[in-house]
Amino acid sequence: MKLSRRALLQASAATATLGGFHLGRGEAQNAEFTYKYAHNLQVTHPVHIRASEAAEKIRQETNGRLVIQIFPSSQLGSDTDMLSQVRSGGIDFFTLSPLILSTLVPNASLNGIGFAFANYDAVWKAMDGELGAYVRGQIGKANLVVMDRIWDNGFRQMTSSKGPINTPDDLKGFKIRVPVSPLWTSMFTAFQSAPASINFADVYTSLQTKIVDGQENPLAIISTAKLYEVQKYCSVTNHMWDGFWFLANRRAWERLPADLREIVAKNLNAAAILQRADVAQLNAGLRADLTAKGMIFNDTKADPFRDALRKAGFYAEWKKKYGDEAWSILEKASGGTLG
Ligand code: X2X
Repeated sequence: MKLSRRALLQASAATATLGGFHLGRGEAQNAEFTYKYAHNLQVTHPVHIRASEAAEKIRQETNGRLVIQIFPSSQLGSDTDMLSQVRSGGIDFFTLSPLILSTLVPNASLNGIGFAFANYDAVWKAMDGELGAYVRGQIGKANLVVMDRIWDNGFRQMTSSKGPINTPDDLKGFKIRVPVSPLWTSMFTAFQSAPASINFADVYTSLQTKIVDGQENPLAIISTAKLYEVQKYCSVTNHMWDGFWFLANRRAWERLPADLREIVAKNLNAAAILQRADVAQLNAGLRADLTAKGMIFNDTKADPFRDALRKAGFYAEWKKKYGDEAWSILEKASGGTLG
């Protein structure tokens, strides 16, 4: 008894330091459930900020029965590592891009098909509607629990240390970092780039040491992860929309009594809506902000990029992989024929 108490104290002290999560020792110690939530983003990113607020509300509304400790910035490992930990129960909650999740749930990556969504209205209609419901069903079959509301990562833009990307020709031979996901590799192979699969934890360093010349991410990440320090050009391509599913280990989830589960789901889903608004607000000012920090922006037209993907057989290939049912849900959400 004494030993395990001390172990618990040590563990909670260690995690409080690691996670930058300032819990009184007593809080984690007295909680009936102490759960770990890990993610790959900086503490300045809206995902971390809104999840931290939600964790505090959950602690209060459960009268301290459930404490969620947060481990940001890939402290517990890369996305690939964290995905296996949330499956095994090493971590209890995890936010992950649907495209990376597709290494486990193949059809989860549907939303990442190039130029599927014209704007955010179309994104939220799809992800809060039929497309999101379909994907959550697939995730459930893989024995993970997923919250209803997806969080926003954003429309992705391409950055480079070499020069602006104006047309698909500029992507030929381009050494670009992509997250670990077959869809990303396939897309940049279709552009005849040289994509390298690298977890986000290593992106800054790989750009700094010129292992790759570019990467692609939404402005909120280019800003919060300080990628502007190691990238000069930002080309506004909006080539795909990406989000974060809030995942839970099934056994950990089912250990929680129903009333606690309800409090968790309610607060996380509400936080997702607030987080989406945060990203929208950031988007409005970030181009000017990043320009002031020295980045050079250029706008691009979607059509030549979409045409390049079509000519390379990208859409036909993925239609076949996903199957007709999933593809038609995506096309409906996209508002027409894709590819
Ligand atoms: O790894 C990335 O680029 C990031 C942070 O956008 C994702 O989590 C997909």
